[in-house]
Amino acid sequence: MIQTTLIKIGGMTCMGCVKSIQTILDGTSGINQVEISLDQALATIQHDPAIVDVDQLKAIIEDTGFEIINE
Ligand SMILES: [Cu+2]
Repeated sequence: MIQTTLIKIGGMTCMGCVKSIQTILDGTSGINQVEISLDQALATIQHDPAIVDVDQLKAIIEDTGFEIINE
């Protein structure tokens, strides 16, 4: 079942940052759709949590060099 997860991301300064996160997530299996807003510092990710769960999404973003903002 597909789930939509919102993740706040710190450290994105330009569309290049957005593109690098987008590219990595797009290439990850279990992720159906990714939208990233630079203005809102927010990623909206549609994924199958049985394949890639929220903690794994956060780890992938951190490994790309950005930080997760927990609210
Ligand atoms: Cu950038």
